[in-house]
Amino acid sequence: MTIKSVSTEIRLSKLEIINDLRLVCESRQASLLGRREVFMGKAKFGIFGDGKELAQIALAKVFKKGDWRSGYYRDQTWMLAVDVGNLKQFFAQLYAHADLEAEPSTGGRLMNVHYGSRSLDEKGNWLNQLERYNSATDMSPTSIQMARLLGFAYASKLYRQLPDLKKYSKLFSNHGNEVAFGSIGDGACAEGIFYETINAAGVLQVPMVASVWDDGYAISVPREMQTTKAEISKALAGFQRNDTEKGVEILKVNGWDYEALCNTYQYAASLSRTEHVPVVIHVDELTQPQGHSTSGSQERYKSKERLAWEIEYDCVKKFKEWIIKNGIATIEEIQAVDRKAKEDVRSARDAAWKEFQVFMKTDFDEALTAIDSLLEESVQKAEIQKVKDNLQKTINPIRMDLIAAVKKALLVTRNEVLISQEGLRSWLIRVNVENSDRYSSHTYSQSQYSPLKVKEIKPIFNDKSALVDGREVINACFDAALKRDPRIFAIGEDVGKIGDVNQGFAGLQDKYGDLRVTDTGIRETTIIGQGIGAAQRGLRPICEIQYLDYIIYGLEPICDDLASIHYRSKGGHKSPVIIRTRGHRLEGVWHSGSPIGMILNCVRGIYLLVPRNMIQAAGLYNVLFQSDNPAIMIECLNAYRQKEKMPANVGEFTVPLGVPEIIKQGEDITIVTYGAMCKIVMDAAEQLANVGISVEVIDVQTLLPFDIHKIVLKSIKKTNRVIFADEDVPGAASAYMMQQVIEVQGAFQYLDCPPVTISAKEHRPAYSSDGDYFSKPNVETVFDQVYKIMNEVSPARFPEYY
Ligand SMILES: Cc1ncc(C[n+]2csc(CCOP(=O)(O)OP(=O)(O)O)c2C)c(N)n1
Repeated sequence: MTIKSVSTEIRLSKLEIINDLRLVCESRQASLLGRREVFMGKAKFGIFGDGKELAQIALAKVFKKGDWRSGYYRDQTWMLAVDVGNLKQFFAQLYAHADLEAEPSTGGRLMNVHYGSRSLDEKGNWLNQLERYNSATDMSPTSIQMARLLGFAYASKLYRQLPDLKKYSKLFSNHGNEVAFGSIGDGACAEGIFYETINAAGVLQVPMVASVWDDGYAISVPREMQTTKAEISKALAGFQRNDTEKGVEILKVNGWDYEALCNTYQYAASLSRTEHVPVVIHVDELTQPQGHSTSGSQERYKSKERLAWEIEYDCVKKFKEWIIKNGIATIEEIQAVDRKAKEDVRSARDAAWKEFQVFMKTDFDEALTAIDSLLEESVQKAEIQKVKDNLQKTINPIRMDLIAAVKKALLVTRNEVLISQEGLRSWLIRVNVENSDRYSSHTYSQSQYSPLKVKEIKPIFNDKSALVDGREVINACFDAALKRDPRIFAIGEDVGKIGDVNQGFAGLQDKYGDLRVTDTGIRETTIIGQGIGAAQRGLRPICEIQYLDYIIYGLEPICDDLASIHYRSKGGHKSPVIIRTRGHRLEGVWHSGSPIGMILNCVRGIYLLVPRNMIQAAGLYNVLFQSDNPAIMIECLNAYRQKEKMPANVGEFTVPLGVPEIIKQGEDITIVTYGAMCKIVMDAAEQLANVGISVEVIDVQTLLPFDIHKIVLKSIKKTNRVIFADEDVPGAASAYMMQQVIEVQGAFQYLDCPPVTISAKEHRPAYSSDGDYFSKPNVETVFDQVYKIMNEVSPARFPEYY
């Protein structure tokens, strides 16, 4: 086993080294002051990058414009060094200053040391990534950053190897020379995502440099309890490339050794950039001077000896010693740098705090003035004075304190009619709009490229339209898309050679090559991550999850990363990944095809499409290919062999998102459903017609967005009865549809009887046809439920019969 430590010669000027010292000192000081701000009650929580400064300085030297970072909450020095966040912004984020000017990484939406560059202008157009240091917006779940790291690196591979991408690469890539740099804590390396990513990077051979910041602990748990052999570089040894086998370059270096760090990063970046070799750098012997975060103290779990070692091996101390030993600067010069760093950090803190106060002050002053007017006019003086006093007594009041006070003041005067009440009411309306922008905008695309803005083009059928298997429709749709747009590529298990398990991509690898239609390992998490990173670099991935139930493996990056990319960066990044899968009416416990509620409830920010056949699916895909919001497409397994007419414009027609289709008109009751249940409900409706019950069947087609034109409501106004049917567990997606219609659309007042849901049983479906029949709703279930409702309406016309 070779764990390499590299020795190349570095040449750094005194100026550069002193500049590094300045950055290191500033970053350390920011951590110290930041922690103090939390304890003084000026910020809620603090997590910092102290102890990792020196390694990040070495990293920042090789991190070039155009490169990407996918790191975590310890990368403070790295980000300060390349100015993705400056010192004032560091404190603005600590205070949760909810304004993009003050806190450009997230607009105050994420906790501190959660960085992000901006890839989009205010209108959602791509900015030039080659002109900036790119950083994905950070996340707190440990190791999740690894999945998308693979995608950032993979994009370089595609940009280098696919000649047709040249004309699209202007803003994104210079011949695939960009390296994706990642970082992860030693504890988080125990997560499966870490190993999955390293393995996939070794297979794919992509330019990825992942640093493991090893400070020996994950909060309180030591690395002996996290990692085999207590050392990640040893545990990864099998991945090491050699002269005959490709793999991963694994390097180890101590985090207090400036020279070795600079050498190692130079070597790693150059190898990865030129040869697209993935590299892992195990940065060992790091420390954590202030402990994990502002919650808890490290004295509870670190021994006295360990704490003493951490003081001795503190990277800032060691760096200063190295500078002196090598005659680069005197103690006095170092002290001057230190002093200046302290002053600069203090003034950045003071400036950030002042701006934060001013930011709150307008609202505060206006609210107080309006409360004063009320005090003058109202008879409830004592009560209003109390509200005012309480507000004035609040230490560092924030917006929620103001809203609560204003609402209380209005409540106190509810029995009076006063001119000054209007002032408070209009204040509330104004701040509600502003706060909605601060905290609730950008869940979905707001740009001109939103899927909701794509024009509807109807499918064209003519005499020549052949009746074909549904899979052929989807295959033709993908063929047209791959031909039209070289940025589109598909990855997944069995997607390449055999064109997926249901042949949607059949023949397309032969036609477009194995980088456009690509087989992957069984690794759902990183299939999604590969898409997330690549899409943030301007590509258009279709990530396939072979069967719906296995999306659970990919749900972590879908839910924690993809769904909130646009939201948590307040419109700074987008990642229009299409996640393709097949579901509904599969077979058995792990192929139920129906956990839609589970998905629905954790992917807000991603559109969820559930078409009943392949024509509808193709029309929805054609919308997604030209828009910029991520989406999950659940195709119906049993529709691949269903006969459908091939539209003449299969590559162009569109099916709008959020527009249900009434697939059968009726008068007595509305059934709202989707996916494979459409056929079951239609069959039941036919039988119900035979006994004189007229059912209106609505296929919602997309659950997110849901019926934006209130088509279901219109139907209920006519039938006054409604059932929400699907094959998920009780209280899942059927209940969601009910909430949307009854509460959001306001259908309650038009109902003559209680709304009902039809769903599967609580357990997972048993195997085979009877298993399915007794686990999931079927034609009889639907018939019985409708008949029961109609029996209650008119027992004479619809008598009980069993
Ligand atoms: C998935 C997940 N599990 C648990 C946590 C809680 N947590 C936050 S940080 C942390 C320790 C991480 O240790 P390590 O990866 O070594 O990084 P360090 O903080 O030491 O830099 C834990 C357990 C989390 N954020 N995410």
